[in-house]
Amino acid sequence: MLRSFALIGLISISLNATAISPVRLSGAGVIPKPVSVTPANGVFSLTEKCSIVVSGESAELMQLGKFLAGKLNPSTGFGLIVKPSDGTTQAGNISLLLGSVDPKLGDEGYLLTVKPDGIKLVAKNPAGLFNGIQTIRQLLPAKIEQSGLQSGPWTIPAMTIRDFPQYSYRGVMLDVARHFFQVEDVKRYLDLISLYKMNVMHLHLSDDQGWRIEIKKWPKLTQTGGSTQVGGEKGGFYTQEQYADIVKYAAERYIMIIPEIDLPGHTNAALASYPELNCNEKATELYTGTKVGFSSLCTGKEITYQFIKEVLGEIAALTPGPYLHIGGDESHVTKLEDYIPFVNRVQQIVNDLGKQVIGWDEIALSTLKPNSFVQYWAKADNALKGVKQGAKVIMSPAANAYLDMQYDSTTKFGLNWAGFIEVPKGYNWNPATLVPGIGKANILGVEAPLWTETITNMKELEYMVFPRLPGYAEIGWSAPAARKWSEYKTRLAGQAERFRALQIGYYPSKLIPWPATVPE
Ligand code: TNX
Repeated sequence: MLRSFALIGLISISLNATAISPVRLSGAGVIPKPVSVTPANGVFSLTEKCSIVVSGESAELMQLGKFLAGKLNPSTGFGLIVKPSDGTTQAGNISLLLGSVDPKLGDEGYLLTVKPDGIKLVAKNPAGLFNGIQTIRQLLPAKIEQSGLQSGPWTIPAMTIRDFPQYSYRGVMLDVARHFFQVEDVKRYLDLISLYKMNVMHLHLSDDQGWRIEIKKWPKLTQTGGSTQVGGEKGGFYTQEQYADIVKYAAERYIMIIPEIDLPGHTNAALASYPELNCNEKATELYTGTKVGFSSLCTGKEITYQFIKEVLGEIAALTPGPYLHIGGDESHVTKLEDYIPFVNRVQQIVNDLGKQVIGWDEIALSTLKPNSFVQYWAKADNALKGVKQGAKVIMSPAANAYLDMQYDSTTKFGLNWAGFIEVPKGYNWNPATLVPGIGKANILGVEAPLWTETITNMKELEYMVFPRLPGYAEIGWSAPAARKWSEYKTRLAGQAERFRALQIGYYPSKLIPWPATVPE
């Protein structure tokens, strides 16, 4: 008797399971890979009777619920509503709850329980709920991401997921200086990175070829310095309202914006806008080529520091996050004896504004403030100098993590000065062992930069970013012992349908076992 019951149970599980691909069935398709997935019996079906229920009436939780509803409603057509919990549990609902969970889950972790009669997501913080929501999205069929009505069924196999990240900083950088990207483009990029639980977008807002953020006290920076871009076409810039709008849009996705004003090199756009920033008092010509390392603010002039204080002051006031990025890279025409005191003084300016410095690895040549961070991109020696001074490092090794590096010699745009980065090379590295002397305790997190000398629009951006980006997200989130290319490539292949649904024009690398046909 007992045995036949068990048999019936088994049959019904496998019957339910036939409609669901094996990868989704095990919950193992999720990127970044969760800490633990424990399968259970049965399947949850999302129907029009489902509500999204949040604990308490907090506006933030209601907004999180609405974010999830906004992802589920267009494709299901269910018009799911969000409501505060009345304390009772109703079958079929998705509950988003703030509550005490295993402290190991930390600030961004979550516990997700999927049962046939409902989904429960619990986290200590809203950021954890947001991360769990991304997992729910990925557990549903990929067509959930379509913007138009689709037919179901909308099922998730029963399981429990416990999950939390390795690093608190998981990000991308976008160079909007070499080529300008509109607010709508930046928002789309924010949407795409949030699906993979990334929580930082660093915006490279100024360079030789363009100044991209309005500064009220120095209006010519954008009027003149923002007027062009690489190739000589019209440039562009964000007004302060637009920048604030980006910051808000990012914050709604638990993403921090880190603004960068690159100093003292990479400043030709500023030097062309204001003659007084030049040692010879003469404005330079606007520059639309792609050379680096030829410009420098005049480090010996007081006006330079007034300029920096006012520029960074206006940006700091618009930026809720704790960091201002001061660049500091490739200042080849600034003498080292000028560069060091310059960086020291700028760190003080940033601290006086109540912010902390991030700079490219060269800033470790100066005397770092105890709360400054070094972003490793090229020289391990520099990064090690930072670590010796007690600074934490953001890992952006060009040879592994630069999204502007070509996949191979046939890639139509991008650069290759740091080598080609096929998808496995982008994935197969461990931030905590890459540079001897820099271990996990020295690392704040991982960032994948996209420089845009050769990237002119979203189509090109997406081709360079995908399918490498989910790998960087996983490097930042999942433990090294849980990461294997041989297994990851199957999960990545499983994302193809999602990329299609989101209309991401990805590079179809031959090294990934893409499904033979990806449903439209
Ligand atoms: C080096 S990475 C640069 C950028 C270029 C990039 C191109 C860094 C801190 N500086 O100015 O755009 O290479 O890959």
